[in-house]
Amino acid sequence: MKRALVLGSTGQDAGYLIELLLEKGYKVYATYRRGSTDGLFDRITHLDGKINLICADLTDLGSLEKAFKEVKPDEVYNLAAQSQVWVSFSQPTLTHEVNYLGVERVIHCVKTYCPNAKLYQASTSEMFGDVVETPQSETTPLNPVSPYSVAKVNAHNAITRERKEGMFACAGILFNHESPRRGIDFVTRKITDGVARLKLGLPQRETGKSYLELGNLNAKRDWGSAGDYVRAMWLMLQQDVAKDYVISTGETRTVKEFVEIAAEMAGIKITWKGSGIEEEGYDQNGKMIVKVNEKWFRPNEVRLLLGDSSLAKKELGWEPQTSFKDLVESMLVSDLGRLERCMNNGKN
Ligand code: F7E
Repeated sequence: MKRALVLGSTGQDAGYLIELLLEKGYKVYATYRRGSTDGLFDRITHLDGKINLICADLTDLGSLEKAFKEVKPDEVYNLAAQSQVWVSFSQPTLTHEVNYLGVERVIHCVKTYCPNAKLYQASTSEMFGDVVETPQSETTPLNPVSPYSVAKVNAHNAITRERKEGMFACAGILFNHESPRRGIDFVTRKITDGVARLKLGLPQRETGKSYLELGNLNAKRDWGSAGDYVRAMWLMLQQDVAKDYVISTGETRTVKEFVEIAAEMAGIKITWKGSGIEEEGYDQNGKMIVKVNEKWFRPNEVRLLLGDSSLAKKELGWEPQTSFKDLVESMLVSDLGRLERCMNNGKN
């Protein structure tokens, strides 16, 4: 039985990846970072008893070494990261420590305890930054603009370096990928949760306001489905030759379009007034339901992401299977259901 070690088990992707690995017959070990807040394991409670959880932190070499020594994995998936781009502007050192130096620690552990293991690193479309060409592919120059993407580029380069030295190490350059399990601070979940609240007449999370506050509505992202993307991670480690692949849908949309589509699905037609930081969205009854707030703008923004994943399609046989509309709908339906259940229990 093949042994897989998934680093970063409490994030969005790990749950989907672990489900796939279990389906494929792997013995799965997964690390988590200790936390004192409730809900740490919410995304993987359904996997209770099916996986082996190990407490380990990418910033703590000793804990990682212990995990690698114990598991001796055949495949390692590094999904552990400080994953919020906007947080990286205020915590650049922590982001570097986890997202870059953490990867050097993982590489050290692979070399020391399981030199024949295959290593997957979660790279990201954020590395394209201030994009120099569109669409972006494996050959597009990296031009990072945030502490998050600078750290991810360093890690990406470390993976390339190790591959040249003979390790089976590869990176998936994944474009934004979402799901009902997406963290609520990322824009897609913030929107589907916000629209569900508008639909149910509930105040917005955090602000308590009657309208949804957002930042840059004009940023364009290539949004895919997390469930589809973890399949690409696994496929990359089933190849004979390690290589990096872009994973994307090949469609790009603005944040504003995401809001419009989610709202339409909830029966709300938005009309926009003003522009830039003055922009506001109104429903069919003339009520303001969306407002731009400068607070959510970043010091530096990736304006346009659109991926070309033809190499993955050709060599891995990978194709995205979820349409954009199905993705938005699944997130909205999930948020509506969750909030309705909370209302019935007297909470929101
Ligand atoms: O922002 C804009 C924001 O925070 C998307 C991570 O998984 O994907 C993710 O990074 C866009 C940006 O994701 C709000 O300015 C507008 O242009 O959902 P996000 P991200 O930064 O693209 C990449 C591939 C990763 O690797 C990351 O780990 O939406 N935006 N208004 C907003 N964003 C947020 N969060 N909140 C707003 O109110």
